[in-house]
Amino acid sequence: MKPTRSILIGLVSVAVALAAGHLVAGLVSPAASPFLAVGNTAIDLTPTALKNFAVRTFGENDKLVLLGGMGVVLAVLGVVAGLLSRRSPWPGTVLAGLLGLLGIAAVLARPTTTALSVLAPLVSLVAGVAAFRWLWSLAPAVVPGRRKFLLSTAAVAAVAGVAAAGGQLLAGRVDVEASRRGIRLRPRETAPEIPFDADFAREGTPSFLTPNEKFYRVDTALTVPRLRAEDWRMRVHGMVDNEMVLTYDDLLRRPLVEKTITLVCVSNEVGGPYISTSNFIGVSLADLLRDAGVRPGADQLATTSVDGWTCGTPVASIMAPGSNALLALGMNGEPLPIERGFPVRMVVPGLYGYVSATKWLVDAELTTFAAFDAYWARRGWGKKAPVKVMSRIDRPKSFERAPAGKFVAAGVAWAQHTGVDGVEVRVDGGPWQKATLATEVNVDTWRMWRVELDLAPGNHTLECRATDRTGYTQTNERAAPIPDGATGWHSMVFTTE
Ligand SMILES: Nc1nc2c(c(=O)[nH]1)N[C@H]1C(S)=C(S)[C@@H](COP(=O)(O)O)O[C@H]1N2
Ligand SMILES: [Mo]
Repeated sequence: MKPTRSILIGLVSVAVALAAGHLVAGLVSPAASPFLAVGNTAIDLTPTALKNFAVRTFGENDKLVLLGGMGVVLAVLGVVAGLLSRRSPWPGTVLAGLLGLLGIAAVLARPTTTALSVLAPLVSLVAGVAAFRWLWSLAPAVVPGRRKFLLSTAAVAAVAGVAAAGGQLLAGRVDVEASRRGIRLRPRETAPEIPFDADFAREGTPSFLTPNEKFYRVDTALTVPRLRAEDWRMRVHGMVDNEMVLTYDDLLRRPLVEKTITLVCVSNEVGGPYISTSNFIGVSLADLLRDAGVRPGADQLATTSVDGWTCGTPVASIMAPGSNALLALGMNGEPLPIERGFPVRMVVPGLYGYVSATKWLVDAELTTFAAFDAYWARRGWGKKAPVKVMSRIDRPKSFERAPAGKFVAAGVAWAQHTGVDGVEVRVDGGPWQKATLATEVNVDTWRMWRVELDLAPGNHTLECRATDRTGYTQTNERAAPIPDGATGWHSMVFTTE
């Protein structure tokens, strides 16, 4: 058989397998799509160092890069299967079967798999092998059969396209947007208005509140879980006196409060971008746990998202007076955006997101740190991770060129739950000088700083460090983000001329 034909057969068969699996998954459970399950399993198995590299290099496009990379690998396998099968259909059949088994294994490895969801990768396997065998049997050894072969191949490819699109449509049939649009959140207690001088946005800092679409995003979800508020249930169980199953309406009946809170990701390098601030609307998590009756000895709240991600939060951080820990339903006046954990997520000021901020939250179990390790704890990250005192330079930008003379540097600092007492900067290793702090909003949020410098022409290095209200000054000892947050002073190299 001509190589072009065998390659075509390999590629179309791969497409058929993926599309058939995606279609059945759309019917039974979107997460059972073999392509997505392989991607999700790859994320879970990715060594922490590589995951950090991906987040650093591709930022929030890391998932698109992964899906694209998988597409390329599958296409190459399709080509190889085709080329190996020019004389006999068996090499391609075996390869298609192996890929199918990989899909089944990946779906079985998902924490949310049900008996029904295995149907999707099974159908995928059968469809892939069947398409390969059938197209191979049509491939002509002689010229006259060519037309029929090409028409059949085109027809099969078209059916695969329709099936994939159908699977996509079916997966989206749960109308989460409508559920979200139907919700009005009316907090009994609104957050104090942000003073106009709480940021130095005109001098290079972020705006004090982060618009929802600009809020940083970090999660392991390859496709965003779609859960309607009407269908939402959360079980509170484990070491409690009163086990509860809560609905969204149950939460709406509790007093809604609005709090301005900064959220920080532990994956930030010194100076990193994964920090944002929002007016979160929600109910008090401490009150809820008090209603459940936390039994003595329960020191960890283990929470699970609908897609099986887990998180472990110190109960003491939630129950401490003034903890402001929330089951959040909204952000900046709207119901949570879907990628932010709609309908319900957790927010606990003072703890990095991976130990506190479960999105698409559906289960809360009171347990102990001795008894349970959550998702990232199992992968070498700290079990407890309070946010470290940190400061960041936003202006000058790296390698910025500016006129010599008066120069305004600006940035942010945070010492969550304690408050920032001061920020200092120094130029070229000279004396530390005090920066001016913006008006404080509360101790759970970031705080902006600015400082006026007088600079001679030349290359400069600017460094900054923050001191919190206990008098602790940020250490210059360098630590990597893993296991429980980076330390070190942020510095910026720039030029005046
Ligand atoms: N379900 C789920 N929740 C999650 C995560 C996740 O991977 N899955 N990641 C956590 C991490 S590491 C962080 S830093 C915050 C980020 O929240 P954001 O994406 O809304 O900024 O969500 C947390 N909640
Ligand atoms: Mo994070």
